Amino acid sequence: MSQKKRFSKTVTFAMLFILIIFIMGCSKTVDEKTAEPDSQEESTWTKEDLTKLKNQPTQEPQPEICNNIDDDLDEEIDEDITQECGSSTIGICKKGIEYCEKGFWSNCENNIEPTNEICGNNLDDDCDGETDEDCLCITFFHNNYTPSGLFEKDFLKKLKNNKFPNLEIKEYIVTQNENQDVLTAHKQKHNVNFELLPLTFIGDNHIRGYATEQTTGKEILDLLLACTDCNCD
Ligand SMILES: [Ca+2]
Ligand SMILES: [Ca+2]
Ligand SMILES: [Ca+2]
Ligand SMILES: [Ca+2]
Repeated sequence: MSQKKRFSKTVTFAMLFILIIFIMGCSKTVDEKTAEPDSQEESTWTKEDLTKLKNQPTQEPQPEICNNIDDDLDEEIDEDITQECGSSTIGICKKGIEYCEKGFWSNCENNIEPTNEICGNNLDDDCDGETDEDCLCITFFHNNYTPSGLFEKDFLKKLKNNKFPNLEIKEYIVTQNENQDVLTAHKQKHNVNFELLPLTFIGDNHIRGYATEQTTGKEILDLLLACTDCNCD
């Protein structure tokens, strides 16, 4: 083999060697770039870590709202968040306040909710804008010792408890020194001349004395059932 040919062969081998080294280098770079993350490393992420990561704010501070997240980025969650609660501000009703606790609202506090209308207390208990509405009123004078007056007192109580929860009984015990003026005013207003007690006023009507549930009692019951305007004035 001539010296020229031997030189040419050596150069060819050298070039091939460089080419192989180059290809191997490229291959290694590609492998490194596309390599999957080490599976052992990935397994160190817990579910809790991922949740924290997910909940981490990725934006500017926002107004704090009740969501169990630190929206305004002051490192406190749901701090100082309250809201008004309750159904009404009419009559006795009052709004209350509830507090945010880790994304949940507390019970409403200090609110007053509607109840059944209580007659004669001069309050709008059911918060419908009317005071003591749909109430029935009986004005009842007796001396607190005559049996007929005491029987009537028991009967009126029964009526209120069993049939007319909206009945207001204005009871006046009349003695020589007490409630004479109220009795006199009622008698004058209703044009009544009757000196004995009990004496009962229902709307524009009045009932003298009291006998039994079946007689006077029935009379009182019928008057109450027929009453259209029997509020206490
Ligand atoms: Ca906060
Ligand atoms: Ca929040
Ligand atoms: Ca009312
Ligand atoms: Ca009332």
